[in-house]
Amino acid sequence: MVYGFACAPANRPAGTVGSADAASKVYVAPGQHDEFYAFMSGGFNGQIGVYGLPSGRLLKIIPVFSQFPENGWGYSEETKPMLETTFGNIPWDDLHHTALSQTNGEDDGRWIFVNANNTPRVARVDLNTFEASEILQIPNSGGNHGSPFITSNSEYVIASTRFSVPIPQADVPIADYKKAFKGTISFIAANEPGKMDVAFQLLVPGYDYDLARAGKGPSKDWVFLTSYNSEQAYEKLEINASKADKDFIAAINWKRLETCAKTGKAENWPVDYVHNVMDEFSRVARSETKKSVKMLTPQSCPNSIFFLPTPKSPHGADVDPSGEYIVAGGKLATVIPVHSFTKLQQAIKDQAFETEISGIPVLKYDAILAGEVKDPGLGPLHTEFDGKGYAYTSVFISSEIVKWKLGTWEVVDRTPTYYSVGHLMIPGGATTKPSGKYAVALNKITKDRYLPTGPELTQSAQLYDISGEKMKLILDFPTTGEPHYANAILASKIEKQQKKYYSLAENRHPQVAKAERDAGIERTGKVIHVRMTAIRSHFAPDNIEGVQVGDTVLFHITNLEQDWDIPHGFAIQGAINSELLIMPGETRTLKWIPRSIGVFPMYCTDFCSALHQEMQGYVRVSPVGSSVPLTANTLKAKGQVARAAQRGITLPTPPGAGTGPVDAHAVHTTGAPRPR
Ligand code: K7E
Ligand code: CUA
Repeated sequence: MVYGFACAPANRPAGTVGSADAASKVYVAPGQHDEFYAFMSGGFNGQIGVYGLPSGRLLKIIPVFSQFPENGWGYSEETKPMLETTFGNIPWDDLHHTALSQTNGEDDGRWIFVNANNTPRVARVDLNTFEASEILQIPNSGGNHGSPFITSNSEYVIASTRFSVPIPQADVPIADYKKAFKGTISFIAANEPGKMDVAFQLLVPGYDYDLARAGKGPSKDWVFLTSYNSEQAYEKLEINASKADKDFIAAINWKRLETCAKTGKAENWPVDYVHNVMDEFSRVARSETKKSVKMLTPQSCPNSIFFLPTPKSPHGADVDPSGEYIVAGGKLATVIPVHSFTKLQQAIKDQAFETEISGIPVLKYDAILAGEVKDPGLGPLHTEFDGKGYAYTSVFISSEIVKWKLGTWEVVDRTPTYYSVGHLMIPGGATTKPSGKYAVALNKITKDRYLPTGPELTQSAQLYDISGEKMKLILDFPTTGEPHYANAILASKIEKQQKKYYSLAENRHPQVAKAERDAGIERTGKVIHVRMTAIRSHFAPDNIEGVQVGDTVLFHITNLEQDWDIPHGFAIQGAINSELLIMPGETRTLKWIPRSIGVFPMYCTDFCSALHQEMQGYVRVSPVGSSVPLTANTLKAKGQVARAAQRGITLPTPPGAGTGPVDAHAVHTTGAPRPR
């Protein structure tokens, strides 16, 4: 190892810069904003961390595939369906890669897509709400690591299977791997919010498929993805999948596949997969199970896929801003091979094929090679670009970033990372217009970089200034969860589109209470619906009686505020899920099943005003069969008294309710009937 991290003295870590120069480059003065938003995958935490660059300040955690008790994601009744799959409701996944939406090969700031590795899914996160709005399960996939990668006009998100598996799934001996196991590459239509779908899949040989990049410019109709384990080993892969000198980059013409799918060349394969969407107006997620997928094969859609021999167990495949060069990172390779898109086109024309595998022509290495970067360090993984003619490759084993020149392939600079960099990220580095100002190393090992925190240390990211000839390390900053890939975008591209609150007038939640007079309580058998409102600084109702042990109580809480930055929280003693954090104008539901008699407090969890601590109430729980009538101290709304009377309930009017200064914030109903 070139940079042995074990040798670094614990009290004086290697790579300390500490110069005033570096400090001034990352200093964002109090009250000032960062220049970039960085979206860092959280790895095994299943979330996205949003950081400001260059400061490295954490701005937000966006839960996607994992429940998040901090705001009730995956705990509230409205968000539970987002985690629905054919395997049931899954509270966790492993999130590795981010892909900002693009228009004409540039980041457009609409969405960021992320993958769930373990139970294959792709999510869309809206960049005006910083919330996941849609999650699509990927069928016929054994692990969604090579995902998501986006085409240059966001036509498709590409997701390939890491593990090959029997497709369709079947009970077969594992030793039948070569015969029975296959891979798939999925093309997800992504350009219409709420309508993500697997447009078609391509059935490919039983290898492991890995990272991808769509082409751009001249290569924009293509996507390039790495594969390894062309040995088709199914045990002890560490040894058995590292035997061949070369594996492959698959070059796929997605335009041609699209045409094949549209002209009836695909078969409909029955398979169940789940699509979850957060409705924009009700803010209630719904799940739908889809039943079939269009399957293409190299035979049914000829000339759609080619194999590019690439040394050795490649990991990353990256395309330079011009769309001409395809760079492979070989985990075990001693060079970085760069393929030429022009040569690839010519080689296909000339049929410069070495062989064919399952209907896939294998091109001759020499016919497609643009050049090799010599002495790239040990274990090159991922490459990004600065838009000024240089490429930057992360090198895991020798723990460095290597800068080299496109076209001459000479290494011009190298700098250590602390320690063992995985991905690196340049804002816009995967697009036609990289910013070329900073690079972030997303490291795998932390060791001595921060104050120690027991057996588990924080995660390590590092910011480099790449604006000059030499890369300069200017900041260490810790991240939450293990970062794999990340994207950053100029703040100016998304800052202004931020949603400040949800419109109460447009709230179509079936249990919304748009004003205190709409609050109420109803029992149907063992289920009690409480329509509650929250506004600085009280809940209405704030006293509930007549609940019985074992009832299912659904608190539907509408935050009546129409102001930025005024969420209210809600918690009740003994609830076995989480709190709710309710954004202004939205309705969120907490399910609570009381298990014992008593009077249980509930309160607002978000310090919202000087009288936040007064924002509290009680629920009285009586034994099963008790004669305590169901009551809530709500206002007597029109119709509500009559409805309550039908159920034998007399509604009290709390003294002073709905009057006083706080009511000035109340937004009154439009008179529209509440949806039932
Ligand atoms: Cu290289 Cu999952 Cu993108 Cu991590 S992966 S490093
Ligand atoms: Cu509402 Cu604190």
